[in-house]
Amino acid sequence: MKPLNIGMIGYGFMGRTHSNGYRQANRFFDLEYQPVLKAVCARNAEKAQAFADQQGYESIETDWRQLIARDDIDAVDVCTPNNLHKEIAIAAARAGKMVLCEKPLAMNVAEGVEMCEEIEKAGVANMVWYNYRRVPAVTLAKQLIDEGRLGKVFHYRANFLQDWTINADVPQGGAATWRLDADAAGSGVTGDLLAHCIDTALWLNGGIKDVSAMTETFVKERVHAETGAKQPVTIDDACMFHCHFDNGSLGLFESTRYARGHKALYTLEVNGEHASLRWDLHDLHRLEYFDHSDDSIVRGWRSIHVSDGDQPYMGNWWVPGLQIGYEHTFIHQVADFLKSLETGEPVHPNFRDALETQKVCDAVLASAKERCWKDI
Ligand code: SOE
Repeated sequence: MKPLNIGMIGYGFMGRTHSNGYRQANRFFDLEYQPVLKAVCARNAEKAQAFADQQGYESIETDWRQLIARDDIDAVDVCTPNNLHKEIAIAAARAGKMVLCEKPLAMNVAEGVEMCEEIEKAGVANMVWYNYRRVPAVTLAKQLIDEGRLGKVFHYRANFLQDWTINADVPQGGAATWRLDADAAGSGVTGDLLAHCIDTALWLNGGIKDVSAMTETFVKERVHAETGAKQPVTIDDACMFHCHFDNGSLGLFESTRYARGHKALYTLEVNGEHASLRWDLHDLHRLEYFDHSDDSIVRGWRSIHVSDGDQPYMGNWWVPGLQIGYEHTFIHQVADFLKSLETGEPVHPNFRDALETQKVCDAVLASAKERCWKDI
């Protein structure tokens, strides 16, 4: 077993999901490399230590530059708010470390381009945590599309709906609510939620040619968690866009944090000439599939419970029929990353792939602002 020493920077919920992935991957997948939780970095030493104790990290740092400078770190996991991704990822790459970066890749395309150039110049392994590609049912959707079972695709539809910011008393900024602060997040639902939908769409259905979007900010002012001052809200609370894909299909996307009752409802549907499929994060094991070539008397939507050994990833979660969950997407992503180190094949989505998503996000925001179509 070859050790792969992980240094994690940031320690929120994503830090926990990644850490769990590092701990579990080798317990279920046969891999040459084994992650070692070497160090976690956060500005507050007490909180970093509590995280290290809970997750099993050997040591802590309070300055990310110190963590990157350490000889015993092979891979840096960037789990900070988005405004720090660029500086940390570039510094890590220049130090010869592999870089695993939380989504979205960057605050905007300009940053993303710089990150790609630096990471490619350094020639280090890299990956971005768009985890939903690795829900077995979503990976199966990719397989069915690539096998040509849908035929020509006409429509791609995706939603990501939440409701946690409806209350105007939710502050912006600070450790828990930085996603509402444009200075830390870059954008609102577009970078946080639609970016997931866009990553999956580009993977399943190919490139996007142009977009037309609208955004809304429903609560115009919020108190800043750190300064206590009331400030204008400049993120998008909701965003909808439609688009043309390179393959001629039409896309329709919606995301909001104001859909009362929906906590994290990511759904997607693809309609092709011969077949359609749809998936829902709240029932993440099921892939709904309609095949027009079925005998007409039994033709209809079938609900595939993706948990059999010959379905994606599931051979590693024996017994067939036992379902796994959200946290397993990160275990799969770690396993695929470790496998890529063995084979030398790049893992996806890497920085370059995530830049394509960033381009769509930026075009969506520009389209909404300027009230016009934008080419990608
Ligand atoms: C919060 O909106 C959040 O945790 C996102 O940041 C994640 O990327 C998404 O998967 C779930 O919701």
